[in-house]
Amino acid sequence: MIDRRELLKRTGLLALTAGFSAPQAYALDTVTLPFDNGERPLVRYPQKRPMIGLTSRPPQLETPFSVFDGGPITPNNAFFVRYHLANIPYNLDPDKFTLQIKGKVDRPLKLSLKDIRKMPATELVAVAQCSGNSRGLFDPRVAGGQLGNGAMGNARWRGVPLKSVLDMAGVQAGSKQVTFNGMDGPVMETTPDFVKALDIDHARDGEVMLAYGMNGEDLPLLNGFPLRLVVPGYYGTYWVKHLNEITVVDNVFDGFWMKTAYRIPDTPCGCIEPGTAPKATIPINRFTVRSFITNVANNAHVKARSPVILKGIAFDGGKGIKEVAVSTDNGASWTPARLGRDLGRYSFREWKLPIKLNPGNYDLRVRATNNAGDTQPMEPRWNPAGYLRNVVETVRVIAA
Ligand SMILES: Nc1nc2c(c(=O)[nH]1)N[C@H]1C(S)=C(S)[C@@H](COP(=O)(O)O)O[C@H]1N2
Ligand SMILES: [Mo]
Repeated sequence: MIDRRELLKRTGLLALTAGFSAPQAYALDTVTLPFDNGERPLVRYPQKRPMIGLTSRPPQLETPFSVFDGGPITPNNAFFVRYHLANIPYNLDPDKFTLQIKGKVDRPLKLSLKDIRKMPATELVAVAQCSGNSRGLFDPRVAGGQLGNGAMGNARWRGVPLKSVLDMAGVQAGSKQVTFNGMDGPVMETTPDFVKALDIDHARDGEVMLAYGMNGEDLPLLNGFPLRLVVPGYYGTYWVKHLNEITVVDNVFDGFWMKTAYRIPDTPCGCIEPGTAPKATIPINRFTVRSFITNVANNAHVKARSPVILKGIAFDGGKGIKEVAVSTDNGASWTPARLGRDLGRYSFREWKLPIKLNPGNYDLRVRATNNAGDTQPMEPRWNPAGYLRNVVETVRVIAA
């Protein structure tokens, strides 16, 4: 084995880790996600440990699932990366960075990073999850990034409430939405810029945050340095990175990424009959309830007739996890697990349960319920964009 420094030198990555001069990565190995065409390179990017590479221009990196067994907080260097547009601000100068607040406000603002860091800060632990997390597992398959379960992560975000800067600017009467634009852009002029919108009341709820800190450090560049939007409980699409332009508008914003993309069927489950088209759609919004076993991999061998401690995580769109239960008999009976420390209703919640198995093959299932009584279906639901997946997860084990 050559050491890390030598490897970096040979691949030219040593220079790269100092600045961020070129968006290059190198492949280390491959992994196979559990669906057809699931072979992926493990790639290395600055500030990241080896990650599952989905695309390189722009970089889209999935977190290796074993990371989620390491604790409820996802380390910055293992946090997934999702971009739509390849023109990423690799060389941005944080000293020159400004955030503009404009549109239907009394006092348009231009804030430096220093200005923002001087304001009273708040912290919140919250999961970011891509709408298309687990899309590769859809059946029938759907178009889009073929992701396993690693397009999610949980971090302690630090920043200022969006409400504070909106109040400073003075939102005018009759305002309906706030739009968010980041410094990345399309390579071709015909590609629509990535701009997202939230309703004005949501934007002013005091929880939506302009975050500059992540787990006690600056945001990694690929996770939105120097400033990103954090929209607790909402899918990652709203968590605009490299955020430098906030506009208050008096209409419902109709840009491509709101009006056409990131929409779900307007049905109670956000699902429709597989293979059909929805009659009406709405913008995707809060997470569905999910839970995972993290310490036992599919097809693992476990010791029969002695306690095996199952462990995992659960989360939802912000009601908070009430119960996590495990079934070893195909859903006939469920045993509640013990929940771990409560880091807040937007965080991963750890759970643990000792089980004992007689020799044989088992499908271990885990199911979470939130404080509103929402839970996970035994059969997967379907929508054409591959969003909202939250079927009860199954891990097959062999006890001997
Ligand atoms: N500027 C910008 N922000 C963005 C995006 C983007 O393409 N550009 N993608 C969004 C989507 S769809 C997701 S899932 C999250 C991913 O955040 P992460 O890359 O920090 O994990 O960023 C969101 N914010
Ligand atoms: Mo996403």
